[in-house]
Amino acid sequence: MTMTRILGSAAVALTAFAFSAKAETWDMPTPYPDATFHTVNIQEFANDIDEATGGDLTIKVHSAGSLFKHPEISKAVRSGQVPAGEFFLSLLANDNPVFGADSLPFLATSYDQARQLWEAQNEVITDLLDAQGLMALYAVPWPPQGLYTTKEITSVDDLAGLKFRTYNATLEQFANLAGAAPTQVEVPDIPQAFSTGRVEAMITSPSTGVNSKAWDFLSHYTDIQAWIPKNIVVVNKRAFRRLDEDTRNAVLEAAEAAEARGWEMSMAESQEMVKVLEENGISVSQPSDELMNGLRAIGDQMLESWKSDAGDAGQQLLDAYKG
Ligand code: PCA
Repeated sequence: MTMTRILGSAAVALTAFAFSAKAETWDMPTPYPDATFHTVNIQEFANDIDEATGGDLTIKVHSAGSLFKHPEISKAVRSGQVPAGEFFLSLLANDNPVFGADSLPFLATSYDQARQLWEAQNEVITDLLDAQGLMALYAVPWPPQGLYTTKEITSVDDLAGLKFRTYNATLEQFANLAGAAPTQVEVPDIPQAFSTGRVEAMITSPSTGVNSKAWDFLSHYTDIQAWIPKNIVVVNKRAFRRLDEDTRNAVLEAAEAAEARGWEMSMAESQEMVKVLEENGISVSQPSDELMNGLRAIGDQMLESWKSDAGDAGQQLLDAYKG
């Protein structure tokens, strides 16, 4: 290589460096696979930020627990290992029961109720996350949770002894009270957990059922619409403060748009994905009164124990929700 060519390529490299000096890339771990509507929504959120900042802030989404396993994501953002992340909000119920309110059976089962519950939760959750060094950007609900099994279920007794896939402590408690045998399994591992016989029943959304191809290993879906849990997207406060003002505003605007879009996507999926289950051979049915009465009784018991754990903050949340 001649000297001029070496100098020439150095100059090109320097220009490229100068051009991108301000540009930043944020790694963002998320727990669910790419086809999940939450992940699709996050990708759009990232695209919006990229566009609004002219490439100054690029968010690289690491889906399906590929960068951090789901239970590690909130800690990774808290400690600043990554600047942003998504997780299932009620996973933080161990830190404070208020985080788990959206996973209580039959407390909020329609989207209107879910919205009211989120309004009642929002401020206290924002404060609790703030105290952990996190800033809440937006939350989006899953469609109402339904029951997947390999046989018809007409009463709680039919659940006795079933190896039951769960995703948080609240669902584990629910499964135990129903006499089932709970096992925690993350979404990307669902197909394998069923095909190897580790589990044989689950409660989750029609979205997750479709994304996991539930028809490969399950035959019945009972539309119990038991609760509407949410995912939350957070950023590390220090990482956010380091951004310039325009970029911060771009993030906040994209977050607001993502929250509105995510709720719409969720509502659309709550109908559409039940149809996809049916088209693929799953038998979809409405729950019997006997089943619902039994499940509601378990829900009442869980609400009482949640209230005693959650204390005044829990009571205030319930008052705000019901008021
Ligand atoms: N899907 C996620 C959380 C709730 C849902 O609908 C899961 O099954 O883990």
